[in-house]
Amino acid sequence: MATKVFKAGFVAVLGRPNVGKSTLVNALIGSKISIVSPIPQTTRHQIKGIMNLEYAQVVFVDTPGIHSFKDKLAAHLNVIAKRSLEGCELIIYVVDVSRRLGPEEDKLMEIISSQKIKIIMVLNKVDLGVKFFNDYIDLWGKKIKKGKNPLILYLPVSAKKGKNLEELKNILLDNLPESCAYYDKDTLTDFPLKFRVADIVREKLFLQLKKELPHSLAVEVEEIKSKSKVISIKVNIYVERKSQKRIVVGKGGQILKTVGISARGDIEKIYNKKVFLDIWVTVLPDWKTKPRILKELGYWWA
Ligand SMILES: Nc1nc2c(ncn2[C@@H]2O[C@H](COP(=O)(O)OP(=O)(O)OP(=O)(O)O)[C@@H](O)[C@H]2O)c(=O)[nH]1
Ligand SMILES: [Mg+2]
Repeated sequence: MATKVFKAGFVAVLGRPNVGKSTLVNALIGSKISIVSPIPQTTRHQIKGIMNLEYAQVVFVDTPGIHSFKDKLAAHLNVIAKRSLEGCELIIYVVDVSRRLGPEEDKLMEIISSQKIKIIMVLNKVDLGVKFFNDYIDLWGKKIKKGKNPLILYLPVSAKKGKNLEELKNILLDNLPESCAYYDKDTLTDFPLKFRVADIVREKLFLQLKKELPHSLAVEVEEIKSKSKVISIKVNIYVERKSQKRIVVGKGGQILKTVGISARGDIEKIYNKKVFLDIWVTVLPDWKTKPRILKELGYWWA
């Protein structure tokens, strides 16, 4: 009887902002590793989410969406996305078939088709209709098929509704090399807890606030104190202007209160313990243009 070989490898998940990259990674792993929101540029880090199966370990590298904004943070997010390809066996290129093609696609094509890495194009959000499906297939035929990638496939998916995710997993497993595991079997992510907690607070803020403000926000976890029955966490929210601070706090502190309650729920699930959140809002003008601050906030500037 043939023995089953163990397979393992890294899979980079790329695409423009808001196409559902983080939703897909969370759905494949079955656990919320990466935050998700309807606002583009939600993911600001390179986050590894690890899927542990009996005979395989798949390390998904979730990335910030490739985009064309201009400030230092934005430029850095593109660098992170590009770098995440290093050492990957596969690329999942995610597109949103409910939205028309964007200018970012050209940039993505440049990055993806110059690599000798197998690529799977995931046509996501098919639950919202397939209005632009054929435009992406055309792009596929014209650009990616002519690239250097040794294997190319595409698959319609709904990350949110779970459609075709098993098929996607099978494709990944078929195309990963024989290898031992890279991480401990019960590791779900390499994303440091401190940044994960900060991101949860940022997600709740994104979900509460109107479209523009989120890009001016940063969240830092200053301190985590673990006592026998409770974890006490000090969180700083940075905004660029005084007027933004008023919006973040909300009338009578309502927004901050809602954010705190909802973030606490998610954080308690990670720690399995009661959590106390002490949240402060501070005005820090131009934090996005200052490498030192970006570094402190975990937006690494290597
Ligand atoms: N209807 C539908 N919505 C989806 C699907 N996948 C993701 N979404 C929604 O799309 C929005 C963006 O999802 P994210 O996972 O944050 O997208 P992302 O590509 O990681 O975005 P960035 O991190 O900003 O680059 C969220 O509101 C998700 O709930 C899907 O299959 N169907
Ligand atoms: Mg994301």
